[in-house]
Amino acid sequence: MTAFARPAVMGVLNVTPDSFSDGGEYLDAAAAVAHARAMVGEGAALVDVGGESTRPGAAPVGEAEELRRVMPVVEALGRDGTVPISIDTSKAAVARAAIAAGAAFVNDVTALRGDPGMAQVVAASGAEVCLVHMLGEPRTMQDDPRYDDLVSDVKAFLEERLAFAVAEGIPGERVWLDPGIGFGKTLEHNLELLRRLDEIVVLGQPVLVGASRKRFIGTLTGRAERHRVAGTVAANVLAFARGADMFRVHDVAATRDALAVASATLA
Ligand code: HH2
Repeated sequence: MTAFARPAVMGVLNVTPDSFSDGGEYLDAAAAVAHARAMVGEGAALVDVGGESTRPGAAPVGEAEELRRVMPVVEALGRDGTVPISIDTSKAAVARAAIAAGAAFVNDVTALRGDPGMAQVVAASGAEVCLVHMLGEPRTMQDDPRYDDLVSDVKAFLEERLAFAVAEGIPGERVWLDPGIGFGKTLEHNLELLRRLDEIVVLGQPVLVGASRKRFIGTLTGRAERHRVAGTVAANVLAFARGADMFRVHDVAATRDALAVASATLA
């Protein structure tokens, strides 16, 4: 069983200069730690610390630079002990260092494909892991993404990655699946995945959704990143109704309130 009760909110903490929504805001470790504590105060079950933007078109970041960005924050949060830590990375060395400093969750948008050492790092720890569907890689993923059958393709990919994780020694109950909203998806793809999320949920694994402030919400509402809270809440409440368990968001308080009402109503 996962350590996180449904619905769980994962607060986003990007320690990057270029993330699409909060890039540059938390480069200073003290500001990052304060923001992590604030998100937990607002109801986040864990905070997802990331040092490499995966926004469409983002350039890859080297291991040393990624460690330099995230480790002061992860170490401070680990010492603090009040903020459950997720590390948003596809690099085994970054995951290993973050787990040693207290991270309990590895959020790998490459679903263990980015680094051949990643599965073993997770298997050797007690950490939970999230496997995300992505078509292609961030630099090119939004260049005309196409699927034979979107939901079957995403589902087959996640099933294959889950089998790989288990074969590598990661207990199945520690594996989360994520359809990868915005990772090689058009507006229609994102909407279809949210609409048919129950078809991913039936795989029986806990499901995480990351819709927060993403471009499809901007396209539908005409709003800039910071003004996409209502759209984000709507997407997450729908995802919850379709069976998702965890919601990765920048706006923790609004999402937590909406999910409290949705969960009490649907229970
Ligand atoms: N989306 C982003 C990053 N990590 N992890 C999971 N599991 N699911 C997601 O949908 C997801 C993710 C991209 O958003 P963000 O971190 O806000 O921006 P950036 O990649 O520019 O840092």
